[in-house]
Amino acid sequence: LYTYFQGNPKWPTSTQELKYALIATSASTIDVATLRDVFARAFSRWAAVIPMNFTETTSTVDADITIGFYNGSHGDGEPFDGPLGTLAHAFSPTDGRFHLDASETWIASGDVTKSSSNVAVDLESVAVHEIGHLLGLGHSTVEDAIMYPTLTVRTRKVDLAQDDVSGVQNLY
Ligand code: TQI
Ligand code: CA
Ligand code: ZN
Ligand code: ZN
Repeated sequence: LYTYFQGNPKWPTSTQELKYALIATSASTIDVATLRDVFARAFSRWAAVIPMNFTETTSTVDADITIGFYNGSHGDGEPFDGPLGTLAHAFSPTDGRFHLDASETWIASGDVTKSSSNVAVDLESVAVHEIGHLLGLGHSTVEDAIMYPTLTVRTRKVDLAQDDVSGVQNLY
């Protein structure tokens, strides 16, 4: 079963559009056009099931959600730890910060299961999970769910399970 954060924080139901901005991508080995594409696809999986649209903005001040790649300590008291371990983290509504560990071997296109690197992590899979957190979902006990708290390296898991859909639809 799905869970929410303490106090069930969520974006106001009056919000029909959330704007996101890629604010720190220079630490990423993936080009910005590809990043844009991956995040747009990840957001669209959630937008398909709730009355909320996600649009990219290049203006940091307009953005509800900010996405950035960082190495080690990056100012929020939750330092990244180098390859593997913590891959990314996102804060609960309505904080909107979504940080990715720049030291991971991110795979943004192609088939992560065929990667020659045995530490490759599928960016879209992690993005779909972290967007769940940004929307207010905690972890699920259902193994197939995007919000299940385990992701094996070199796997791709991007399709919402019924449990994820029910969780987010009961919130929005
Ligand atoms: N990052 C953890 C996660 O996103 C950070 C975290 C732990 C967290 N507890 C939390 C974030 C509670 C919000 C609320 O779960 S991670 C997975 C998964 C991570 C883990 O790097 O360990 C995915 C990132 F689910 F597979 F374990 C992405 Cl998909
Ligand atoms: Ca890490
Ligand atoms: Zn952070
Ligand atoms: Zn999580």
